[in-house]
Amino acid sequence: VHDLVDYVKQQKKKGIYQEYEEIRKEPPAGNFDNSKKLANQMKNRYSDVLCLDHSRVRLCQLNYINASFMDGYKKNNAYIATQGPLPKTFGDFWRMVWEQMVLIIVMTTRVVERGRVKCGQYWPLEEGRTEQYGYFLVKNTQMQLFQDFKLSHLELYNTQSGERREVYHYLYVSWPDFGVPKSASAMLDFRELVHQRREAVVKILGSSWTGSPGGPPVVVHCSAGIGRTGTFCTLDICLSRLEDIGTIDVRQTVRRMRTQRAFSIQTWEQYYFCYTAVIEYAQNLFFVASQVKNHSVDLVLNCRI
Ligand code: PTR
Ligand code: PTR
Repeated sequence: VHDLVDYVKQQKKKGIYQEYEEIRKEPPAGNFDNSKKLANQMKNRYSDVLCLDHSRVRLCQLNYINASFMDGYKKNNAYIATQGPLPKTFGDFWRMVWEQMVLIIVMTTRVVERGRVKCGQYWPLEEGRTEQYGYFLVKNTQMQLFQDFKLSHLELYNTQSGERREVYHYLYVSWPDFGVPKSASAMLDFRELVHQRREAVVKILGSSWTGSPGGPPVVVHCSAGIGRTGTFCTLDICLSRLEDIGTIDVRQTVRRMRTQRAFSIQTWEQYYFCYTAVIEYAQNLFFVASQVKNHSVDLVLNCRI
């Protein structure tokens, strides 16, 4: 029986592998002309990770930043996917946060991994510290440490207008340098907290928010802004849909995401992780339900796996 179970698992894995390979072969959905401009090249962390013109985030002045709007589940522009800021783009990054009314930042890389710099130190690391980036003063007013992540409460002060805002900075520290988290549960808990914070923000803003339903975009970044960022957003979208209508579609979610942030999800392990994490979540979510109503679990697992 165990051999059979392993065999079935293997077959499913193969199918998911092929599915990902097909997605990877699809050509990018547009041009990268702005990213390629001479004056902008130094603003890209990686010369081979550029952003599509049609979905890029425009800054009000000197308008280029390597960042892309991405839709979420029933929410346009739910995320801004971006690279880990470079020292010369720290000011641009905070300008984007300000202009787009971003109140939540999700970071899924560490600043240095295996001795290589993956992202600049664009926010004050210690509690009580203030740093200046361009015309913004950013103060770390409070930091909370959890097992797999750190939450910093940042106060953003716009020295030009004299206004202040509070921004939540979620730093996930346990994503291994290569590959994917071993168990999905820590990542699922992390996602849940971000998700709840987003809902709280929408409530607080109330009718003062006139943009897309679902509130201001959440900034999500890693080093290049495609691998781990794409994985986090895919999970977030799939889980929101699962909670809403009880089904998932990883393939379409990733295909659609790639039309807005090219090359999202970098490895097939990350793609596979989306499936296993969603299933782990579904099992928890429907544990109680399955005692009462047996078919809930079938409904959820009736996806491509
Ligand atoms: N081609 C890249 C490489 O040099 O290995 C792909 C890659 C790069 C994959 C970095 C993973 C990487 O690590 P991380 O996701 O931790 O930035
Ligand atoms: N040129 C880089 C490389 O291949 O190493 C681009 C790259 C770096 C791509 C990191 C993906 C990376 O991972 P992530 O998007 O998760 O930071």
